[in-house]
Amino acid sequence: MKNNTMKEISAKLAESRSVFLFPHVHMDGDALGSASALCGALRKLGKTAWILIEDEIADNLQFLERGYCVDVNCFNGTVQNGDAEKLTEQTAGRTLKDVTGTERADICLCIDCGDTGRFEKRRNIFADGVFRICLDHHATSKPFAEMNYIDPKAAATGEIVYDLLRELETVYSADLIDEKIGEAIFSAIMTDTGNFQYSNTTSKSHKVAAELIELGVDFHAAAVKLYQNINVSRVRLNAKAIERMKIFAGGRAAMTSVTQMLMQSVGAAMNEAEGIAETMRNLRGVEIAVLLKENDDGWIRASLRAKTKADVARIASRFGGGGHVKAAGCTLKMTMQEAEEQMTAAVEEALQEKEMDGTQNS
Ligand SMILES: [Mn+2]
Repeated sequence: MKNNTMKEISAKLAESRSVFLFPHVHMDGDALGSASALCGALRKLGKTAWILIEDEIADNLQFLERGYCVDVNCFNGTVQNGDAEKLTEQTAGRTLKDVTGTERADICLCIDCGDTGRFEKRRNIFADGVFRICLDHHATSKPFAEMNYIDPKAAATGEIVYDLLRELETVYSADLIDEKIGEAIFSAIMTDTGNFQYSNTTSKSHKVAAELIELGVDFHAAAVKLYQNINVSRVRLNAKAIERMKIFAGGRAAMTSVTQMLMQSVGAAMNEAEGIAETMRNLRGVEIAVLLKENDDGWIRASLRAKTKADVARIASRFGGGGHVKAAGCTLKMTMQEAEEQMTAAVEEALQEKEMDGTQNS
């Protein structure tokens, strides 16, 4: 299966009346930024559009929510995360149709992921859509929907959404990208490129950013909201996690863990563990960094980061996960101790393979 064209996808969206967007769990700036931009544009075009979510939105991403998000937990009868009162107000005792105007969207659109396993609690709603589209940039994603646009060369799904909105502007002969939508796309690209420093950054990332600045996007205000806006609990969690970090593989790997107990001790939420893996990767000599997080379901979520040559998507896929070459993740259904042991072994092995490659090439 190959990709559809932007023309085909925009034509399909144009003929639809309702669209549900499905970003992955643990939304990052790209997942929510891309979904927010597309949702805003679709509403401008008079469509019923909602972002369905199943977990908490990180504090620094709240500004991208814009009243577009519906938490599906209450429809399942329980509030598992987030502001229970707010969610209850929105959805308790109501059906999906009560809140969104439809229970079966014309289009269900998977965004910034390529697998319904990334949104378990929403997969039935996704499957129930009349038609499905996938927009993604993860190299490990396979086309699985009726229409797909998966571009591993795109630094962020935000770049794909930008192209799609430009195409929709042509179809409708209308300006769609305003300051708010532009801010969401800029945030998506800024976060997924690590502020235009990661190796996935291309001239296109910069060109789209430049276009958005010319449209009047206040990138500095977005950067302040995204980065200079963190809770003290997050800094304390970071400090505790770094304190217990272990360095191994001769200084080429770093790993730490965040347990539920550790989070409670500083009053932090799990999404505040964001950035710890990157901090470890910043260490001189470290090639692979691994953060192990104990989820509230007891399973371990591993976030892997590589600096130059290592391929952490390969390590993650060995454990049933995926992602990018330099940023990947997987869920480990085992104890923290087992996860630490197995990850240590997998990382050491991956680094040894790289060494062997080097010897052969020299
Ligand atoms: Mn992304």
